[in-house]
Amino acid sequence: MGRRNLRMDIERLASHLDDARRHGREVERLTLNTPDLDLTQAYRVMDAGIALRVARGERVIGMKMGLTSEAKRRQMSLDAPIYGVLTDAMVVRGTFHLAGTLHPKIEPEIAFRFARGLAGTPDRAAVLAACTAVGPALEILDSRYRDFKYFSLPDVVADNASSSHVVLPEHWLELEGRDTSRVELVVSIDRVPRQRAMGAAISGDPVLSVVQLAALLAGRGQSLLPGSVVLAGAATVAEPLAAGMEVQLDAGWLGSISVQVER
Ligand code: OOG
Ligand code: MG
Repeated sequence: MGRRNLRMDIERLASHLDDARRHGREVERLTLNTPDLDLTQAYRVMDAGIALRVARGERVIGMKMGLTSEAKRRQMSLDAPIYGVLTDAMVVRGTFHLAGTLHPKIEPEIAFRFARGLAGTPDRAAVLAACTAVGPALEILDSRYRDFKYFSLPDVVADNASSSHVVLPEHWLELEGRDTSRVELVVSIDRVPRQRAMGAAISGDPVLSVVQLAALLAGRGQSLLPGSVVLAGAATVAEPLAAGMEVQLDAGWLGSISVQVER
């Protein structure tokens, strides 16, 4: 994108995707018309999109890492971890209504909470020391792109890493020295197990996803705000949602959560 009107272009792309989301209308991937959109610019489009939501009264509650497991990278044919932003309006409790969504999918996550936030480039030990609570979560993805296809990292990053909604833990636990890489995550739909993986599928250790997130944020002059929730990235591929489904995630000592899907 040209230097001169870069800021205008960023804001135009952000409102294009924001309109698509709010009106439940698919759009072409951005790189079709803006082939030179790079990753740095894509994160700025994401920020501008979140700024639009904040201006309408939404509050940022944390971040989600994406493409941190081999299963997800293969499902989406993309090869590097990315992040997206979570707001309070994305939080679902009990029932998720499909109305207004395009092609929603659901995936198993581990959520970490950081009461004091996280700045700089902490290592694994520093992330563990800062983590105040952990629990199982489900992320509902919904790309704004036609057929959920985007082919490039800048496209998915600009679209807030396909994030749509999130089911957060009902009970948050303290880690107390326990290892989330040894938790088995099982996703069941209508009580039939459909996906399973160990926590270690997430970046080798879900805590390392948070290490990567902090580094990505620091690289952009940002940091994790106090009280933030972080999703470490899905351990398995995502499952498409349909009305009437009950989706449950069982995650060993982390506990279980579920969501009922309705029209
Ligand atoms: C990108 C988002 C990936 C995860 O947990 O890996 C993600 C996508 O699948 O469209 O949220
Ligand atoms: Mg995810």
